[in-house]
Amino acid sequence: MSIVTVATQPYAGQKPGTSGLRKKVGIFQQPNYLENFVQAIFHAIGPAAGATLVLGGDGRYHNRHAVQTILRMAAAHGFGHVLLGRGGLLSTPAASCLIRKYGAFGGIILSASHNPGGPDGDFGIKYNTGNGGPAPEALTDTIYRYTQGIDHYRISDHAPIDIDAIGDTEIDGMRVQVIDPVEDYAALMSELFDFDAIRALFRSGFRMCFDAMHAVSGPYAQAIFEGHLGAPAGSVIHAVPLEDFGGGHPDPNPVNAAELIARMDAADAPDFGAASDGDADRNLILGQGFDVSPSDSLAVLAAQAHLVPGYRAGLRGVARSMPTSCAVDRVAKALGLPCYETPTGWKFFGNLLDAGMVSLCGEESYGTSSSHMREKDGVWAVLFWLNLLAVSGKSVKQLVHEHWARFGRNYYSRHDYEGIDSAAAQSLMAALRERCASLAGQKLGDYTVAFADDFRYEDPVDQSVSEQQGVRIVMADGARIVLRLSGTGTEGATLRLYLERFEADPAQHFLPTQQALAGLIAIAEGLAGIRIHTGRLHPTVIT
Ligand code: VG1
Ligand code: CO
Repeated sequence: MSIVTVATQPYAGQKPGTSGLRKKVGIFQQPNYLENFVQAIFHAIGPAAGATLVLGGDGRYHNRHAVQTILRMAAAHGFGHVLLGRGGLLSTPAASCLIRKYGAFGGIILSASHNPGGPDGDFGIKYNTGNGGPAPEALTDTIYRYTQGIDHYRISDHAPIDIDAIGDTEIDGMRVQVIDPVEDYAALMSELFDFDAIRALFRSGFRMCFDAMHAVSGPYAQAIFEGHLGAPAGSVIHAVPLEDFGGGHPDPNPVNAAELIARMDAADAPDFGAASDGDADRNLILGQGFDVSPSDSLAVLAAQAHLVPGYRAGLRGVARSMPTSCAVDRVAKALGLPCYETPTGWKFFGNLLDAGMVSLCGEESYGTSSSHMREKDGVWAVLFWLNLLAVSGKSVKQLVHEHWARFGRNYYSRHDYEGIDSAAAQSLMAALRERCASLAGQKLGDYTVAFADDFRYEDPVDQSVSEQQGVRIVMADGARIVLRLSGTGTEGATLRLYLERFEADPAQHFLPTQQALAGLIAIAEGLAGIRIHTGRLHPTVIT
C-alpha cells in the first residue's frame, strides 16, 4: 500500500459556519468534495507527524464512508495514531473528552448535529483542536482559504478497514485503534456527579424518560442511565442510532420531541424527561407537564452547582452566548461571579475555559456544559439535573419555580423563520442595522430603547474581534430583542428572533410565555419588517 497524490479542483462555498461545514449529503457525495475539505484542514493545522487524531461521528448517512476516507488521508498526512469510536461513532462531547484525555493533536467529528439526516438530509464535518474544542475562527478562516486554492490532496490507497471490532489495524504505518465510544466519557461523568445518590434515587422508584431521537446519545444514555445508574430498562427511548434518525429531526426542542412531550404531559408521566440531539451535545430538560427553558436551565445549574461533587469548590465564572437570556447574569451577580457574553457558537467559550475564567457556559439553543471539556454536553446536563433532583428531593418544576422566586424570571422565547430567501434575509438585516443607529432613546410601545447595535465581541483572552454577531435592541429595563441569521442551516437562510424580558413580581411569574412577550414581539415586527421582507406571517418554530 502507498500514499498517492490526487489532482483536484476547488469547490466554491466550503466555508465552515457556526459549527463546521454542513451541506446536503448529495453535495458531500460529489467527487473529491470531502477530500478537498479534509486536505484543507490538514494544510491549515500543519505537520502532525506521529501525532494522535480522534475520529468519529453521529452515525448519520455517509458517516461510515467518510470515516474510511479520512483514515486514509490521516495516514497520508503522517498521523501516527487514530482513536476511532467503534462503528465510526463518537458523540461530540465524547470526542472532546478523548482529545483531552489522550493529549491528541486534534479531532475530526462527522455530524450535522441537529439537522435531519439520511440520503436527502444533511452531513457535516468539524475539526476540534488539542484543547478538545471547536476550531477557533482564525483556524476555520484558514481552512476556508485553503479550500479555495486546492489543487491536490494526498491519500493512502489502502483498502477499507474493519471499524466495527475493538482492536488495532494499521494503514501505511498509522495505527488505527477502534475503541468503545462510551467508556472514557462515562468514567469522566462518574468523577463529576454523585452516582450513588442518583442510584438511590432510581432505587426509590424515580422514573425518567430519555429520548435519544435515534441519534448518537443512545449508547451513552443506555450505558450510563440504565447501566451505571440503574434506571429501569426502557428509560431510554429511540436508543439505537440510525442513519436517518428514524426519519425524525434530531433537534431536542418541545416541537420535535413531540412524543416525549406527550409522555411528560400524560397522567402517569415519569418524574423527569430529557432529550439530546444528533451528536449528543444538546439537552432538553422536562418535568411532569413542564419544560425548562435552556436559559433558565443554565441559571439553575449555576445557582445549585455547589450541590454537585464536580463543582463543590464553586464556580470561577459563567458565560453565555449573547442571545441567551440574562437569567444566569442574575445568579452571577448574586454569587459575586464574573459573567461573560460571547457570540453564538461554542468555539467562543474556548479561550475563557482554557484561561480558567469560567466554569459553566450555556446557549439558549439547548446547549450547556462546563470546564470538564470544550464542547457542550447533553448527557452531562441531564446528569447534573439528576444529581440536583437526587440531593434536593424536589421536582424539576419546584426547582425552577423556587429559582424564579429567588432571582426573578426572565421570560424568553426564540422564533425561527426557516428556509427563507437568502437575499431577503440579507436585506432585512441590512435595513435593521441601519435603523439601529437612530434607535437609542426612542419610545417603542411600553419600552424605551437604551441602545441598539450589531454585537461585536472582543475576546478578553486573545483580543481577537468578531463583528456582526447579531443585532440587539436593548431596552432601558433590560428587555431585549435580538435578530441574527443562522450559520448552521443548509437551505436558504434562517432568521432567528430572540425575545426576553425580566419579571421581578412573583405574582406575574406564571403567564404563558408568548403572552408575556407579546409587546416585544409586536415591536420586533415593526422594527424588522419580517412579514414584508420574507413574506412569512408566522415563525416555523417557536421555542
Ligand atoms: C445554532 C445555535 C447555536 C449552536 C449551533 C451549533 O447555530 O443557535 O447556539 O451553537 O447551532 O449547535 P445557528 O448559527 O444556526 O444559530 V449544534 O448542536 O448544531 O453543533
Ligand atoms: Co449538536
